[in-house]
Amino acid sequence: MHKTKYLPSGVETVGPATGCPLAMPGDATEDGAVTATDALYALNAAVGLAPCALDVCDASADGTLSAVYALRILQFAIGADVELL
Ligand SMILES: [Ca+2]
Repeated sequence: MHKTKYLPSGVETVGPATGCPLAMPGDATEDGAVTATDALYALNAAVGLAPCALDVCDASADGTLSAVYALRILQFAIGADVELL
């Protein structure tokens, strides 16, 4: 299920992920691809502006959300040698 979220900056994004067991790590928008939009969503989740399931936005699988994981998702999105767990 996707939900439109309006951020204080006026940036519109979509999400959150439902957190189903088949969720793709890093794919917060559940569109089947990991993109910069997913990183933005993970960053918003890290600072408490949006919910995001840990199995999607916790890029290191340590049970927490942080801006570092948003960066990892962005690095993955641009093709860097980064693994999302
Ligand atoms: Ca996505």
